[in-house]
Amino acid sequence: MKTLMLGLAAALVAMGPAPAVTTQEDQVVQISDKAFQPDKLVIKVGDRVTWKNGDFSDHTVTDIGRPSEPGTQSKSEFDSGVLKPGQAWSHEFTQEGNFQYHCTIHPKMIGVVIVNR
Ligand SMILES: [Cu+2]
Repeated sequence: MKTLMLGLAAALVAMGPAPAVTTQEDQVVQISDKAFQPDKLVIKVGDRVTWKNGDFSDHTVTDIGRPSEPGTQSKSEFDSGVLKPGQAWSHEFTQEGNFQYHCTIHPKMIGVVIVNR
């Protein structure tokens, strides 16, 4: 019985509090008051970002591209399409770089995702 308990304890320790199978993290950007919050997000390659439209109007999350500079990665374009209030959209960033985006309906809504290695 005692060995069984010890074995169980060891198994629990081995599992840890949060079994992290992957290092991928989910990041969330809230959309409210016609703004991306936060409007600047720093993540790592492989992270997924979810935009949640908690506003009363439609919005999009649309890459506005980057000027191509020597040595930088090629563009990775993304576009959520129209997100209605309550809708969410996710994108996984597989390349490092600075990805500026805006809302095509409200072009003054601007955000950036900075992807580091
Ligand atoms: Cu908008």
